[in-house]
Amino acid sequence: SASGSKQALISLSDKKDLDLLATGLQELGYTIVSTGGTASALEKAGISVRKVEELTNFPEMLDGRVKTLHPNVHGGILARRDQNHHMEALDKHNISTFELVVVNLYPFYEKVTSTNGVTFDDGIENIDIGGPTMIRAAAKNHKDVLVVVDTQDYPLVLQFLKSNKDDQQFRRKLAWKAFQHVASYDSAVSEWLWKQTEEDKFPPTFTIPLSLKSSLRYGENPHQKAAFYTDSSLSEFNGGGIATAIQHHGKEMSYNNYLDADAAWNCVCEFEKPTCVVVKHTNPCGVASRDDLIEAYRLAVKADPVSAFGGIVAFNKEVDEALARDIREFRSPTDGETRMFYEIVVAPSYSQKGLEILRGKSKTLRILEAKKNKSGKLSLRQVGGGWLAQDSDDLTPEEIKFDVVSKKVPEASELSDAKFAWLCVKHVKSNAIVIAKDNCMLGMGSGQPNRLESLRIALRKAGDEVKGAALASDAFFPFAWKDAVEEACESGIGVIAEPGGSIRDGDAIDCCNKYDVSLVLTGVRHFRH
Ligand code: 93A
Repeated sequence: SASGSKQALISLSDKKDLDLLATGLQELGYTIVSTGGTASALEKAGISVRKVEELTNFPEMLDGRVKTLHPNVHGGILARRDQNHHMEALDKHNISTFELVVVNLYPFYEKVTSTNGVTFDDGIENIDIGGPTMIRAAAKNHKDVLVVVDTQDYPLVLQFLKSNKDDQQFRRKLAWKAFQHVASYDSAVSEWLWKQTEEDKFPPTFTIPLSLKSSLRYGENPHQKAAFYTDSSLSEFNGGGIATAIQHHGKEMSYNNYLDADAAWNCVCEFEKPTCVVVKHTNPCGVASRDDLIEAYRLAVKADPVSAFGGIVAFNKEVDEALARDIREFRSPTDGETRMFYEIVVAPSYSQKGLEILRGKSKTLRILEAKKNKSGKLSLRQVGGGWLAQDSDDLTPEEIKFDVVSKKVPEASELSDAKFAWLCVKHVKSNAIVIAKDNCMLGMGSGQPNRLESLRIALRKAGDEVKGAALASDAFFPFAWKDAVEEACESGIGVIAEPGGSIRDGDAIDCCNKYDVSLVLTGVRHFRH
């Protein structure tokens, strides 16, 4: 190179550990070239530095918009060392090569998501142009140019340079990291600009890459590899949820744990009153609301103690000392002896004592503290080769009707049971039937391709308690409606809630009238495929 020594180009917004890097480079005989702010920081630290301006014979201009966008900079990064005519061109124009390019970008994402917010113009000024250009150039020419975008990589990079041994795999990794860095940066810019437009916000754009939160031990089954990702754009959009939950205790979360905890948490957040939801294999198998959360917990477990064993227990209010003690000690209602065992407890908060006691239940019990999902969240599901996106199934209570269409008008308590059953049925896999009484789920049938089967399963679970209870069906029974309604009425159900809207609605009404059962139509459907 012209200066006779190896050159490093350093241009940093985040100047963390800059002195560590620069001192190391200086010791290895590098000449450091830097942009204005970085150069000042180096001078202040007593490290000698050449300004980019000296290299380009051009002042930084347009308020810094053009600092490094110059052939004297980019020629030195991009020239192919193995091409004679490239090196001759550099010589002819008196351009020196760079062995190393260290850049981190204007903190765009941090700026536009800062609590104080930014003006539109401020946002625009925070879009880095020169930085990504240097990073991309160096990453393209990584065979000969090391590209560093992460302050955490400084020690490794210094070690690599010191060793004086080439390692193309190491260079390739840095280049991959560099392009990922720029890609997520551009995604953040695009996402922000989309939010500044008056475009419909549905369908949304997806630009921010997923970030790996953790590798999981395995997937749904032990022979499947699995990992968990978070999406910063989604979590911002969605607010809380299981992805952002804090784990206070227990074994690491598994793939199925995440699915089940999500299902339990979504269901329990549906209720205003103190409520406990027990989930097994993503379906609620016990749900109860009571003024006293301990009572709710016991009832939710009793609804189906066999399924609750090894299940996920969710609460919508704080777990305090007394409740924690109950969770720790509660014996299986099946034999009155075995202590109940759970995979996960999830709640919005824990008292200090409560947390302490729960920690003592078992080493493995996962204790999660979750924030409520914001409404208007988006749900994404993968199908072979693509993604399905939809608004989540959020409706305000006012949006759900409970129109009485039978001769029999439900009692206030029956109507309240119907509403409770309706909140539950939304979280049960279709075809879904829920039977409930007195703010407690008595039985449910889920996932059957034939609605009549779901009904029979729910009735069998509810047993004798079905008398006078409320039954909710996530959708109407298109053909077998009459048979199913007849079976429900014969079992002693007091009130049925279903969406209505079938051409056979008349048959259902007639049948309910014949048995003096109340029928209420909600006008909305809650399929859950
Ligand atoms: O405004 S820019 O897009 N134009 C440029 O030519 C340029 N060159 C480097 N921003 C540019 N940079 C960025 O400046 C770097 O990515 C880095 O984040 C920052 C460092 O500036 P300073 O050294 O003056 O603090």
